[in-house]
Amino acid sequence: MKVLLINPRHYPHSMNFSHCMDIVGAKYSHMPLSLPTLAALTPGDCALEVLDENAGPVPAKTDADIVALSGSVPQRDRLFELADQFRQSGKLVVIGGPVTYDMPDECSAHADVVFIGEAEYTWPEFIKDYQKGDHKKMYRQQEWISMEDSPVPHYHLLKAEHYASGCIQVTRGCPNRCDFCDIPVRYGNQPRSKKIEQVLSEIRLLSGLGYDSVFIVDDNFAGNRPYAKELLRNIAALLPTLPAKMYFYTQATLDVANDDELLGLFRDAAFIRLFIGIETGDRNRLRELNKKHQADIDIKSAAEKLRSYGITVWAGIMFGLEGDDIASFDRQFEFIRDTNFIPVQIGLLQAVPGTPLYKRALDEKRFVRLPSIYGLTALSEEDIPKATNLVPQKMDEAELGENFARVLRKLLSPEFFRAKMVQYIESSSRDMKSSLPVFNGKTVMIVLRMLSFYLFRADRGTRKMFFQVLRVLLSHGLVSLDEAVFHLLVYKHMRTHYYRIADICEAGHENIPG
Ligand code: B12
Ligand code: SF4
Repeated sequence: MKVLLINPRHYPHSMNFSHCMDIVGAKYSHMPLSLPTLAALTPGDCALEVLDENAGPVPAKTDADIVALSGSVPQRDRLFELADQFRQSGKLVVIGGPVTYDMPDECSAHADVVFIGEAEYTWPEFIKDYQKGDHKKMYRQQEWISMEDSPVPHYHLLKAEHYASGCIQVTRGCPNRCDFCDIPVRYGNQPRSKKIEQVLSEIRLLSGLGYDSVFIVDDNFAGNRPYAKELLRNIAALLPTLPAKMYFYTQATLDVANDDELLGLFRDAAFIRLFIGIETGDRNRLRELNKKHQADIDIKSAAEKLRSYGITVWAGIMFGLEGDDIASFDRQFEFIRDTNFIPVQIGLLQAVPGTPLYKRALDEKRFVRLPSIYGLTALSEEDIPKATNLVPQKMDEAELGENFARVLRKLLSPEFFRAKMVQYIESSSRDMKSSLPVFNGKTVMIVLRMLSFYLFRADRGTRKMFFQVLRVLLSHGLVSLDEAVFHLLVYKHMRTHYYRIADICEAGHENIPG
């Protein structure tokens, strides 16, 4: 018996950095963790093949008995296309991943078997049932699984050279309950964690395979602080024993700034970037979003504190919040300009199914349209402006689109990025950890490709910004050179992606399906 595991391709999104992979020299930014995890859960007597379509094509034919597709809502189009294709050729098609949670009926229409939720227990159960000739049509995980039962992924089945970063999942679940967020709904309020020893062996494995950076994909890494601290201590002790230099980044909440011990441990364990959902600088809006853990924090000084520990804050920012008016766009812009973080995920508030916001919006009949399309999980860049499934309260939809486009153009302009980089370089100091692994062939090629982009392909304004940033770097003794270079790469992606969204927003809202 043979199983083919497939991750369908993704469109460009803010967080997958597809528009700068040509410079990085990788096929895709991150490995799809579901595939090696499912591979590790597959009994040894089954033959396995793993294909990530972001890294290479999926052939039309296979000798596998079961084709197992993994995906999230943004992949749904391609996922359903592949499912139909393999079903037509007589294969048993199964679908799992976040898409099934939000779109169970659509998935059932395209698959023979659908998995809802975590698959640590249900996948091996299905394989047994299949081997007995008695499988069900749907496997649904009811209780949260114990993360101690989530195995070491079979990382070796993916090629390290295809990805800019490796991934490890340490915990699932978040203790907070932000109004718009589906994570507590999907994974619970009680963070569940792998054994520290297992996490360390996963790091060792990735390092041995040649990865020099790891995204710890947890939605809230420090949701269980004592555990996070213990893990960081262990990672710091592990680093010198690894075959090569390695650094980490993850997702957290801004209240980590209250904990100097934790920040020191992040620094010691080479955690150099934290993605934080800052959302807005307006305290009232934060309270309305039930983002209580951040509502009383002075965001500006918290971001500066994190920077002083060598941590770059990557911010998630939202526009079009309930109660926002047109003037809110400029207030938000000024807040972003004056605060020491780099905005990487910039979106409009959407009501995602299952969240408290979604329920409230349904009760109050505040939808323009019901989602199968919602922006966070938009199918393609074209979908994103169609993403406001909430009716704006203090402006009309056209005004929301126009102002979003206007502010995106300002935030992604070379002038704004230059100012952000100056802010960044000036807040760096010499004792901050370097993220550059070593000056090897790979990094030399990245720098050469980047130079070729900025010198020969970028427009005049962007090229000018590049030289200005270089000048500031030189005048500050090349402090944080590696992170500055990295952000110049990221800028290429963000500028392309968000300008495209601005173009679509400006093209008008008559494209929006009713
Ligand atoms: C890491 C991550 C990323 C990485 C890349 C991951 C990758 N290679 O594709 C990056 C940063 C690039 C990213 C980007 C985006 N992401 Co993302 N991401 C995550 C995150 C934090 C972890 C995913 C992960 O690795 N989990 C670990 C693995 C082991 O879990 P898993 O994939 O869920 O698989 C388990 C089960 O689902 C199941 N399963 C999965 N597949 C299958 C298949 C079969 C056959 C079976 C039986 C079971 C099964 O079994 C596994 C074990 O239990 C999740 C949130 C989360 N906590 O899951 C969001 C999440 C997947 N992302 C999301 C979104 C919206 C995005 C973006 C659109 C954001 C943006 N605006 O840019 C982009 C899309 C582009 C992309 N994915 O490349 C949403 C998707 C929502 C949805 N309803 O589908 C999620 C769920 C976050 C959320 N708040 O809801 N993301
Ligand atoms: S937004 Fe972040 S902090 Fe809030 S519930 Fe979601 S994962 Fe937790």
